[in-house]
Amino acid sequence: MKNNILKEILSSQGKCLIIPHQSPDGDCLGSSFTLSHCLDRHGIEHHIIMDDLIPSNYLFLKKDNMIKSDQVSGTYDYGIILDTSSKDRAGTTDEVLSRCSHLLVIDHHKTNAYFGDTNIVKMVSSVGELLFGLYEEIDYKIDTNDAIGLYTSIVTDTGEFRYSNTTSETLKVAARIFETGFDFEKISQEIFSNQELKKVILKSNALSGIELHGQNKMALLKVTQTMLGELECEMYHSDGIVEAGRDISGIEVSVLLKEISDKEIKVSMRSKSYLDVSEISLLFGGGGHIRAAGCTLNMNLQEAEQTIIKEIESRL
Ligand SMILES: [Mn+2]
Repeated sequence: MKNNILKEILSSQGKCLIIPHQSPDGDCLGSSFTLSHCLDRHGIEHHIIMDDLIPSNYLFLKKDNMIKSDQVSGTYDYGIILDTSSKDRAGTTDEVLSRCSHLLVIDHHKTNAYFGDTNIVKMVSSVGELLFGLYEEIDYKIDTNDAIGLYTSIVTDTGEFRYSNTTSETLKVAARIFETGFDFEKISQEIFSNQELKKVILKSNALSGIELHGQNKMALLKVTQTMLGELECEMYHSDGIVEAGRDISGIEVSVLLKEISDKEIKVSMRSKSYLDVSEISLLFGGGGHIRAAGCTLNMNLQEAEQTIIKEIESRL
C-alpha cells in the first residue's frame, strides 16, 4: 500500500526534492544518488539538497542536480527525506520542507518519529536495502549507476557486512546488486582506500587521547576545535574514529565527543554486543540504532564528558 507512493511519484511527473540528513554519510549519500538516478531515468524534474560538504571519499556520488537550501525556489510536489529519524536531523531548513506539498520519509532508524505525510520505515540494514525492496515491488530494474549508490549505502551501514544489521536478505540484495556488473573494486577503493592524510592523522591523535571507563568496557574519545585547527580539518573528518574505539578488545561501547563549540557537544556512540545506545541517545533528544546512535549536549566538553560517563557506566 505505502509503496504505491513511489509508483505514484514515478508516474505523476511531479517535481521532487531529495533530502538527506545533516553530516551526510555513505547510506544517505548512496541512497540519494540511486533515487536521483531512478528519477532521472523516469524523466522527473528534481534536486538533491546538499548543504554540508560531501566527505572526499564519497565525491564520486556528487551530482549536478545538488543544490543548497538557500538556492531553493518555488515549490515541490514531493520532498523525499532519506535516512533521517526526526525533522531536526533533516539536512535542510523548515522553510524548505514547507515548500514540499507531500513529505515522504524513507528510513530505517528504530527511533524514527514518523514525521512525514507518508513514512516508509523498515528495520533493515540501510536505506539502500530498503530502497532496493521498493524498487523490486514496482519492478524497477537497477542498472550499474543504481548499483553504485545501493552498494555504497549497504556496505557502509553494515560496516562491510560485519554488523548485526547484516541479514541473509541483505546479502541477497547485495548479490542482486553485484549481478549488474558494476565495478565494485573501484567503488570500494573510493570509499575505503581514499582517506585524506590529515583525516588519518586526526584519527591517530584522537586515539592517542583515549580514556577507558566503566571497568575498561567504555572507550572515550574526543575531537576538539583545537585538534581540528592544528590539522586544518573539519568535523566531518572525525568520521571513523568512534568505530576504532569500539573495535578494541574488551570494549563494549565507544563514545566520541565532538566539540562544536564551548556550549555544544555532539556525541556519537557505538556498541559491540549488548548495550542499546539508541536508548541513551533518546534520553538526550537524539536518535539512532541499537548499535550506533548519537545526540547533542548543550554544555561544554568537560560537562558532556561527565554526563555521558555517568549515564553509560550505570548501564555497563
Ligand atoms: Mn542509515
